[in-house]
Amino acid sequence: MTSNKLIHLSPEIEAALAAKRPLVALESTVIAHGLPQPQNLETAQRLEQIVRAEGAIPGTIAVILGKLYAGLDQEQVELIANGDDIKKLSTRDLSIAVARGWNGATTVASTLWIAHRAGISVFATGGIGGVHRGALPDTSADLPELARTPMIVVSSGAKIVLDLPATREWLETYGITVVGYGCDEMPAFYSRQSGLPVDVRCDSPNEVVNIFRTQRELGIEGALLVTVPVPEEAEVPEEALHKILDQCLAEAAKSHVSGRDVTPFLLTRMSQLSEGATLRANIALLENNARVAARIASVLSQP
Ligand code: PSU
Ligand code: MN
Repeated sequence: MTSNKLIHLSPEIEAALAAKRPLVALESTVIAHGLPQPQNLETAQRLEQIVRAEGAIPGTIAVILGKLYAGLDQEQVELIANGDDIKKLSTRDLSIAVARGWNGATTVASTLWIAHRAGISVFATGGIGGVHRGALPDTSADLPELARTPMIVVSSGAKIVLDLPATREWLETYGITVVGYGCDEMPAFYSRQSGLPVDVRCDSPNEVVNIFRTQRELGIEGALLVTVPVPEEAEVPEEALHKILDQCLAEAAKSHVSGRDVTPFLLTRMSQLSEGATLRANIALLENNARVAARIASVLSQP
Protein backbone atom coordinates (compact mmCIF):
# COMPACT_ATOMS: atom_id res chain seq x y z
CA MET A 1 0.00 0.00 0.00
CA THR A 2 2.87 2.37 0.72
CA SER A 3 3.37 4.58 -2.28
CA ASN A 4 6.32 6.30 -0.67
CA LYS A 5 9.29 4.38 0.64
CA LEU A 6 10.13 7.20 3.01
CA ILE A 7 6.98 6.54 5.06
CA HIS A 8 7.55 4.07 7.89
CA LEU A 9 4.53 2.04 8.87
CA SER A 10 4.48 0.55 12.36
CA PRO A 11 4.17 -3.26 12.25
CA GLU A 12 0.64 -2.94 13.62
CA ILE A 13 -0.43 -0.49 10.90
CA GLU A 14 1.17 -2.62 8.21
CA ALA A 15 -0.71 -5.71 9.44
CA ALA A 16 -3.98 -3.77 9.75
CA LEU A 17 -3.66 -2.47 6.18
CA ALA A 18 -2.99 -5.95 4.84
CA ALA A 19 -5.99 -7.35 6.72
CA LYS A 20 -8.18 -4.34 5.74
CA ARG A 21 -8.90 -3.60 9.37
CA PRO A 22 -10.26 -0.15 10.35
CA LEU A 23 -7.57 2.51 10.85
CA VAL A 24 -7.67 6.01 12.29
CA ALA A 25 -4.84 8.51 11.80
CA LEU A 26 -4.16 10.97 14.65
CA GLU A 27 -2.08 14.13 14.38
CA SER A 28 0.75 15.13 16.70
CA THR A 29 0.88 18.94 16.67
CA VAL A 30 -2.01 18.92 19.10
CA ILE A 31 0.19 16.81 21.42
CA ALA A 32 3.41 18.79 21.07
CA HIS A 33 2.02 22.33 20.66
CA GLY A 34 -1.73 22.31 21.28
CA LEU A 35 -1.99 20.99 24.85
CA PRO A 36 0.12 21.63 27.98
CA GLN A 37 2.12 18.97 29.85
CA PRO A 38 1.12 16.56 31.36
CA GLN A 39 -2.34 16.57 29.73
CA ASN A 40 -0.75 16.28 26.29
CA LEU A 41 0.74 12.81 26.83
CA GLU A 42 -2.32 11.62 28.76
CA THR A 43 -4.57 12.75 25.91
CA ALA A 44 -2.38 11.19 23.21
CA GLN A 45 -2.54 7.85 25.02
CA ARG A 46 -6.24 8.18 25.72
CA LEU A 47 -7.06 8.90 22.05
CA GLU A 48 -5.27 5.71 21.02
CA GLN A 49 -7.19 3.74 23.71
CA ILE A 50 -10.53 5.16 22.57
CA VAL A 51 -9.86 4.17 18.95
CA ARG A 52 -8.92 0.64 20.09
CA ALA A 53 -11.99 0.35 22.32
CA GLU A 54 -14.09 0.91 19.18
CA GLY A 55 -12.30 -1.92 17.39
CA ALA A 56 -10.03 0.22 15.18
CA ILE A 57 -6.24 0.68 15.07
CA PRO A 58 -4.81 4.15 15.84
CA GLY A 59 -1.91 5.51 13.82
CA THR A 60 -0.36 8.64 15.27
CA ILE A 61 1.61 10.51 12.61
CA ALA A 62 4.90 12.32 13.33
CA VAL A 63 8.47 12.79 12.07
CA ILE A 64 11.25 11.22 14.13
CA LEU A 65 14.90 11.71 13.24
CA GLY A 66 13.85 12.68 9.75
CA LYS A 67 11.63 9.64 9.17
CA LEU A 68 7.92 10.00 8.42
CA TYR A 69 5.98 7.64 10.70
CA ALA A 70 2.46 6.28 10.49
CA GLY A 71 1.94 4.60 13.86
CA LEU A 72 4.16 5.39 16.84
CA ASP A 73 5.26 3.17 19.71
CA GLN A 74 4.96 4.28 23.33
CA GLU A 75 8.45 5.75 23.49
CA GLN A 76 7.90 7.77 20.32
CA VAL A 77 4.62 9.21 21.63
CA GLU A 78 6.48 10.25 24.81
CA LEU A 79 9.20 11.92 22.74
CA ILE A 80 6.61 13.99 20.85
CA ALA A 81 4.88 14.97 24.11
CA ASN A 82 7.95 15.70 26.25
CA GLY A 83 10.97 16.00 23.96
CA ASP A 84 13.02 19.14 23.47
CA ASP A 85 12.87 20.94 20.14
CA ILE A 86 9.89 19.14 18.64
CA LYS A 87 9.16 21.26 15.58
CA LYS A 88 5.70 22.11 14.28
CA LEU A 89 5.77 20.75 10.75
CA SER A 90 3.35 21.68 8.03
CA THR A 91 3.52 20.16 4.52
CA ARG A 92 6.09 22.73 3.39
CA ASP A 93 8.41 21.62 6.19
CA LEU A 94 8.37 17.86 5.51
CA SER A 95 11.21 17.91 2.99
CA ILE A 96 13.38 20.01 5.32
CA ALA A 97 12.61 17.76 8.29
CA VAL A 98 13.60 14.65 6.31
CA ALA A 99 16.72 16.21 4.82
CA ARG A 100 17.90 17.53 8.18
CA GLY A 101 16.83 14.58 10.35
CA TRP A 102 14.50 16.58 12.60
CA ASN A 103 11.99 15.47 15.21
CA GLY A 104 8.64 17.10 14.56
CA ALA A 105 4.93 17.01 15.14
CA THR A 106 2.59 17.06 12.15
CA THR A 107 -0.28 19.51 11.67
CA VAL A 108 -3.58 18.61 10.04
CA ALA A 109 -1.99 19.48 6.66
CA SER A 110 1.11 17.28 6.96
CA THR A 111 -0.81 14.50 8.75
CA LEU A 112 -3.19 14.37 5.77
CA TRP A 113 -0.23 14.22 3.40
CA ILE A 114 1.45 11.32 5.22
CA ALA A 115 -1.67 9.38 6.27
CA HIS A 116 -3.11 9.34 2.75
CA ARG A 117 0.14 8.03 1.29
CA ALA A 118 0.30 5.43 4.04
CA GLY A 119 -3.08 4.14 2.85
CA ILE A 120 -5.21 5.42 5.76
CA SER A 121 -8.62 6.94 4.93
CA VAL A 122 -9.94 8.32 8.24
CA PHE A 123 -8.30 10.98 10.42
CA ALA A 124 -9.43 12.51 13.72
CA THR A 125 -8.34 15.88 15.09
CA GLY A 126 -9.65 18.67 17.31
CA GLY A 127 -10.11 21.74 15.17
CA ILE A 128 -8.73 22.38 11.70
CA GLY A 129 -6.73 25.49 10.85
CA GLY A 130 -8.33 28.09 8.61
CA VAL A 131 -8.38 31.75 7.72
CA HIS A 132 -6.99 33.83 10.60
CA ARG A 133 -8.57 37.04 11.88
CA GLY A 134 -6.65 40.28 11.46
CA ALA A 135 -5.39 42.47 8.68
CA LEU A 136 -2.49 40.36 7.38
CA PRO A 137 -3.75 37.53 5.17
CA ASP A 138 -2.88 34.28 6.97
CA THR A 139 -4.54 31.07 5.85
CA SER A 140 -3.57 27.71 7.30
CA ALA A 141 -2.07 25.14 4.94
CA ASP A 142 -4.66 22.78 6.42
CA LEU A 143 -7.23 24.17 3.97
CA PRO A 144 -5.44 23.50 0.65
CA GLU A 145 -4.35 20.09 1.90
CA LEU A 146 -7.98 19.25 2.68
CA ALA A 147 -8.88 20.37 -0.84
CA ARG A 148 -6.51 17.88 -2.46
CA THR A 149 -6.63 14.84 -0.16
CA PRO A 150 -9.40 12.24 -0.40
CA MET A 151 -9.81 11.35 3.28
CA ILE A 152 -12.55 11.56 5.90
CA VAL A 153 -11.47 14.17 8.46
CA VAL A 154 -13.34 14.31 11.76
CA SER A 155 -13.05 17.60 13.67
CA SER A 156 -15.13 20.05 15.71
CA GLY A 157 -14.93 22.58 12.91
CA ALA A 158 -12.24 25.22 12.69
CA LYS A 159 -10.61 26.66 15.81
CA ILE A 160 -12.58 29.52 17.32
CA VAL A 161 -9.58 31.85 17.23
CA LEU A 162 -10.03 31.96 13.43
CA ASP A 163 -12.30 33.93 11.15
CA LEU A 164 -14.98 31.24 10.96
CA PRO A 165 -17.19 32.81 8.26
CA ALA A 166 -14.14 33.33 6.00
CA THR A 167 -12.99 29.76 6.69
CA ARG A 168 -16.46 28.44 5.81
CA GLU A 169 -16.34 30.39 2.51
CA TRP A 170 -12.93 28.92 1.71
CA LEU A 171 -14.21 25.38 2.19
CA GLU A 172 -17.10 26.12 -0.15
CA THR A 173 -14.94 27.72 -2.84
CA TYR A 174 -12.54 24.77 -2.95
CA GLY A 175 -15.25 22.14 -3.01
CA ILE A 176 -14.73 20.57 0.41
CA THR A 177 -17.98 18.90 1.46
CA VAL A 178 -18.87 19.67 5.10
CA VAL A 179 -20.97 17.17 7.06
CA GLY A 180 -22.69 18.07 10.34
CA TYR A 181 -22.51 14.92 12.45
CA GLY A 182 -25.72 15.03 14.46
CA CYS A 183 -25.94 18.81 13.91
CA ASP A 184 -27.35 21.28 11.39
CA GLU A 185 -24.74 24.00 11.73
CA MET A 186 -20.98 23.87 11.82
CA PRO A 187 -19.65 23.62 15.37
CA ALA A 188 -17.13 26.26 16.48
CA PHE A 189 -14.51 24.14 18.31
CA TYR A 190 -15.09 24.90 22.04
CA SER A 191 -18.66 25.96 21.19
CA ARG A 192 -21.40 23.87 19.61
CA GLN A 193 -22.71 26.61 17.35
CA SER A 194 -21.28 29.00 14.79
CA GLY A 195 -24.36 30.13 12.87
CA LEU A 196 -22.67 28.75 9.73
CA PRO A 197 -24.27 26.04 7.60
CA VAL A 198 -23.08 22.52 6.89
CA ASP A 199 -23.73 20.96 3.47
CA VAL A 200 -25.50 17.90 4.83
CA ARG A 201 -26.45 16.41 8.18
CA CYS A 202 -25.53 12.78 8.93
CA ASP A 203 -26.69 10.90 12.01
CA SER A 204 -24.77 7.66 11.54
CA PRO A 205 -21.37 6.39 10.36
CA ASN A 206 -23.20 4.62 7.52
CA GLU A 207 -24.45 7.89 6.07
CA VAL A 208 -20.95 9.40 6.20
CA VAL A 209 -19.38 6.38 4.51
CA ASN A 210 -22.05 6.43 1.83
CA ILE A 211 -21.19 10.03 0.89
CA PHE A 212 -17.44 9.35 1.03
CA ARG A 213 -17.76 6.31 -1.26
CA THR A 214 -19.84 8.37 -3.66
CA GLN A 215 -17.16 11.07 -3.72
CA ARG A 216 -14.60 8.42 -4.63
CA GLU A 217 -16.82 7.01 -7.38
CA LEU A 218 -17.21 10.51 -8.79
CA GLY A 219 -13.47 11.07 -8.63
CA ILE A 220 -13.76 14.12 -6.39
CA GLU A 221 -10.32 14.62 -4.92
CA GLY A 222 -10.94 16.63 -1.75
CA ALA A 223 -11.61 15.55 1.81
CA LEU A 224 -14.97 14.91 3.42
CA LEU A 225 -14.94 17.15 6.49
CA VAL A 226 -17.11 15.66 9.22
CA THR A 227 -17.82 18.21 11.94
CA VAL A 228 -18.85 17.02 15.41
CA PRO A 229 -19.91 19.38 18.22
CA VAL A 230 -18.01 19.28 21.54
CA PRO A 231 -19.99 17.22 24.12
CA GLU A 232 -22.53 19.49 25.84
CA GLU A 233 -21.12 19.11 29.36
CA ALA A 234 -17.71 20.41 28.23
CA GLU A 235 -18.89 23.24 25.97
CA VAL A 236 -17.67 26.81 26.47
CA PRO A 237 -20.18 29.02 24.64
CA GLU A 238 -18.77 31.77 22.43
CA GLU A 239 -20.35 34.59 24.45
CA ALA A 240 -18.41 33.42 27.51
CA LEU A 241 -15.17 33.50 25.52
CA HIS A 242 -15.68 36.78 23.76
CA LYS A 243 -13.70 39.01 26.13
CA ILE A 244 -10.94 36.47 26.66
CA LEU A 245 -10.56 35.90 22.94
CA ASP A 246 -10.33 39.64 22.24
CA GLN A 247 -7.66 40.00 24.92
CA CYS A 248 -5.65 37.07 23.51
CA LEU A 249 -5.81 38.43 19.97
CA ALA A 250 -4.65 41.85 21.22
CA GLU A 251 -1.75 40.26 23.13
CA ALA A 252 -0.70 38.27 20.07
CA ALA A 253 -0.66 41.43 17.95
CA LYS A 254 1.20 43.41 20.61
CA SER A 255 3.89 40.73 21.05
CA HIS A 256 4.19 40.31 17.26
CA VAL A 257 3.38 36.61 17.45
CA SER A 258 3.26 35.39 13.85
CA GLY A 259 3.32 32.41 11.51
CA ARG A 260 3.23 28.96 13.07
CA ASP A 261 3.33 30.39 16.63
CA VAL A 262 -0.06 32.12 16.41
CA THR A 263 -2.35 29.13 17.02
CA PRO A 264 -0.36 27.62 19.96
CA PHE A 265 -0.07 31.08 21.57
CA LEU A 266 -3.82 31.74 21.37
CA LEU A 267 -4.83 28.28 22.60
CA THR A 268 -2.46 28.48 25.58
CA ARG A 269 -3.55 31.99 26.59
CA MET A 270 -7.23 31.15 26.27
CA SER A 271 -6.79 28.15 28.55
CA GLN A 272 -4.97 30.28 31.15
CA LEU A 273 -7.53 33.07 31.08
CA SER A 274 -10.51 30.69 31.18
CA GLU A 275 -9.01 28.80 34.14
CA GLY A 276 -8.76 25.61 32.14
CA ALA A 277 -12.31 25.64 30.75
CA THR A 278 -11.11 25.71 27.13
CA LEU A 279 -8.54 23.00 27.87
CA ARG A 280 -11.26 20.72 29.26
CA ALA A 281 -13.38 21.41 26.18
CA ASN A 282 -10.44 20.71 23.89
CA ILE A 283 -9.70 17.34 25.50
CA ALA A 284 -13.40 16.36 25.53
CA LEU A 285 -13.84 17.13 21.83
CA LEU A 286 -10.62 15.35 20.85
CA GLU A 287 -11.80 12.20 22.67
CA ASN A 288 -15.26 12.38 21.15
CA ASN A 289 -13.89 12.94 17.65
CA ALA A 290 -11.55 9.94 17.96
CA ARG A 291 -14.55 7.79 18.93
CA VAL A 292 -16.67 9.00 16.00
CA ALA A 293 -13.74 8.52 13.59
CA ALA A 294 -13.20 4.93 14.79
CA ARG A 295 -16.88 4.13 14.23
CA ILE A 296 -16.74 5.59 10.73
CA ALA A 297 -13.52 3.67 9.98
CA SER A 298 -15.18 0.44 11.13
CA VAL A 299 -18.06 0.88 8.69
CA LEU A 300 -15.66 1.92 5.92
CA SER A 301 -13.59 -1.27 6.40
CA GLN A 302 -16.64 -3.43 5.63
CA PRO A 303 -16.90 -4.25 1.94
N1 PSU B 1 -6.69 20.74 17.00
C1 PSU B 1 -6.57 21.04 18.34
N2 PSU B 1 -5.43 21.67 18.74
C2 PSU B 1 -4.41 21.99 17.85
C3 PSU B 1 -4.55 21.68 16.47
C4 PSU B 1 -5.72 21.05 16.11
O1 PSU B 1 -7.47 20.73 19.13
O2 PSU B 1 -3.40 22.55 18.27
C5 PSU B 1 -3.42 22.03 15.49
C6 PSU B 1 -3.53 21.21 14.22
O3 PSU B 1 -2.33 20.49 14.07
C7 PSU B 1 -3.71 22.22 13.11
C8 PSU B 1 -2.94 23.40 13.65
O4 PSU B 1 -3.20 21.75 11.90
O5 PSU B 1 -3.39 23.39 15.02
C9 PSU B 1 -3.25 24.67 12.87
O6 PSU B 1 -2.15 25.51 12.93
P1 PSU B 1 -1.96 26.76 11.91
O7 PSU B 1 -3.12 27.68 12.21
O8 PSU B 1 -0.62 27.35 12.28
O9 PSU B 1 -1.99 26.19 10.53
MN1 MN C 1 -0.31 30.69 9.14
